Amino acid sequence: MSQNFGVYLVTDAGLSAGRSTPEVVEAAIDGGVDFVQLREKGTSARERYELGLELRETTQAAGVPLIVNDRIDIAAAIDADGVHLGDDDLPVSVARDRLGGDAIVGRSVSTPATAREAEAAGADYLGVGAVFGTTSKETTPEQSNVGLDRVRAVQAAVDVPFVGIGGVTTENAGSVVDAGADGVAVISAIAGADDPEAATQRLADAVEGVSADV
Ligand code: TZP
Ligand code: MG
Repeated sequence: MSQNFGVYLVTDAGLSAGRSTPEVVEAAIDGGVDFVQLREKGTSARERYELGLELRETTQAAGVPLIVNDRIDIAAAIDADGVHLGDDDLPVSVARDRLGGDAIVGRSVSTPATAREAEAAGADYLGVGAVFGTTSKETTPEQSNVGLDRVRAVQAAVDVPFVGIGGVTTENAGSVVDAGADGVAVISAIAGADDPEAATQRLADAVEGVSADV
């Protein structure tokens, strides 16, 4: 898949400093975000569907892929570009079957072994974390603070592209890409920033600065 993963925004209205998710997504698009994932844990399927329809319009107009977290049915219902699945969600093969060959299917992993499994199952990209720990999600001991060595190990284990997630900031984003990730995924570094557009731009610069050197 020849998709640029540079800066990948994961939405969470609860961490958006009083802004709505559509406002955060619009600012991120203006700042050059490459991917948007509708996450919004704690909302109903109906709420996610309605928010998804709204985000579908803005992301499509900007040519930015929209991915739905956890739910294949909501991804299909809003005609999203894909779905992002974790250990507790339906398997990658089911997403592929239901959404079709063109859908982008992502998988959360935290070890080289699970990264290989996800690649073998046909995931298009992986989310690896939590790289620096996070306060935005409850993580199991295996998922917390996996660090840059783990990013390097996943890079050595698979060919499928992946983003590093968890505690990524404008200050440390470059190190994640330097360790082999194809991009960074963030909630609070964009959603919780004073200026989400400028924060997205700074993250993109940090990611590209490293890529330009290799
Ligand atoms: N998966 C692993 S860490 C995480 C998710 C969804 C949360 C990332 O949020 P933040 O605020 O960028 O640390
Ligand atoms: Mg999930």
